[in-house]
Amino acid sequence: KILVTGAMGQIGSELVRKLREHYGSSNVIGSDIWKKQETEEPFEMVDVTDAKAIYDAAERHNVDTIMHLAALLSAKAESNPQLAWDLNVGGLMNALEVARELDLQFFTPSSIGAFGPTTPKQNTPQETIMRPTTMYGVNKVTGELLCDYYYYRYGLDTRGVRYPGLVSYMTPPGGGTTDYAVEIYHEAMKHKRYTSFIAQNTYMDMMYMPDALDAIIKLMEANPEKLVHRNAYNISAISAAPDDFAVAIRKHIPDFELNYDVDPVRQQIAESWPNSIDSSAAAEEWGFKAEYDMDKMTTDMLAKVRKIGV
Ligand code: VAH
Repeated sequence: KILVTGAMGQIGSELVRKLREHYGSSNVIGSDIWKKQETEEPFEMVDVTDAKAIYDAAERHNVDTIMHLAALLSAKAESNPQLAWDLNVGGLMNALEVARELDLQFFTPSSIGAFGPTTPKQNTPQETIMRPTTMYGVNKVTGELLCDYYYYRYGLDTRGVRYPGLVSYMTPPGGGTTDYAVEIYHEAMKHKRYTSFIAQNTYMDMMYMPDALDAIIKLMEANPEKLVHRNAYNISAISAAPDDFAVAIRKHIPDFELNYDVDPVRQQIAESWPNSIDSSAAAEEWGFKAEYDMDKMTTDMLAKVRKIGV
């Protein structure tokens, strides 16, 4: 049985759905600090800054795994760094302590945001310099080190991936630097044009949500003996700049127009991150493989956005 924190978020909402398909609904407990009327049970109201709330939910449902997704994303974290530390690191520590006390398997994502301006930008290695200049990046590097510590010190089965920007249609991301890659599809469908807050030729790693979710299940079911880089694996699918999305979208909406109105805060964050990362350790140690390239993602994303938009 799995407890998912941050279940109302961009990843959490789709992860709960995917896990319920894979393991059965009653085996996946969603949790967050809020819910919708139609949010499916089993669901617990859990604020991860309250360790007892996590413990009570995990114990009540007799879970054997925690997937910790509750977090503040990069741009939001930059506007409230102290809150970001309390939620992103304080919340993670609380979840790790519950996992230790109840001996649970543990997943939490890191991010390409864990890299900084002195990290090699092309084909960023699995093991490299990590001096992020954002609070989100500091949180993610701290989180990776904490999860490894709980593995080495307590034998906790902690595993994680460094996510690139994630493209999804179900739940909009909140306050991320890569959110443009989600907004562009909705705007293309509604208005045939989009104004990007990230500048032309700014490359970042991206991935379609189905690949992101498959990676979690594959990693968590992998043979532990083969895992070397537990926290956390570089994984990516697509290295893209805003114009690459426009080219793919124009294959479906020929007169799509892309403009730019750069947000200096998120542009500075984006420029401190890699352009493309090397996913070979994940491929070697647990068979990671992304299925969606830019064209396949764009075709599916536009079809899904059209359907929910109607
Ligand atoms: C963000 N979507 O923009 C998240 C993610 C790599 C980007 O960490 O903050």
